[in-house]
Amino acid sequence: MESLPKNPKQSQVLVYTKDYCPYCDAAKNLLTQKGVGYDEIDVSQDATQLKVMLERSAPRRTVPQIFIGETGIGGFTDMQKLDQEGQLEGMLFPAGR
Ligand SMILES: N[C@@H](CCC(=O)N[C@@H](CS)C(=O)NCC(=O)O)C(=O)O
Repeated sequence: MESLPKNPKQSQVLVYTKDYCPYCDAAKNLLTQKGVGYDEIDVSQDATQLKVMLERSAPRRTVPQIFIGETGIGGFTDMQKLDQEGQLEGMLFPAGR
């Protein structure tokens, strides 16, 4: 699990990933560009965490799966869409920056 410095005002962000996953890299890059710290769980070799991810994300089965707090927002393209629609910042920083 990777943990980056977090702005105290931001929501907790968790990204489930696998090795060699371009969408995972894109998701992490977008969060980093926004100055958002996140925790990462690589499920490539971790059957227990993979099961947890699949249960939390059902019916989605791809990686990444991104959670803001307890809310699963889907994968990279879902997060990108929220960003383009202007909804992502409010989820990441509910009380403002
Ligand atoms: N639209 C999805 C696409 C995700 C996707 O296709 N991820 C690939 C890995 S980069 C995947 O999970 N493939 C199937 C698998 O690994 O089981 C997103 O943006 O997250």
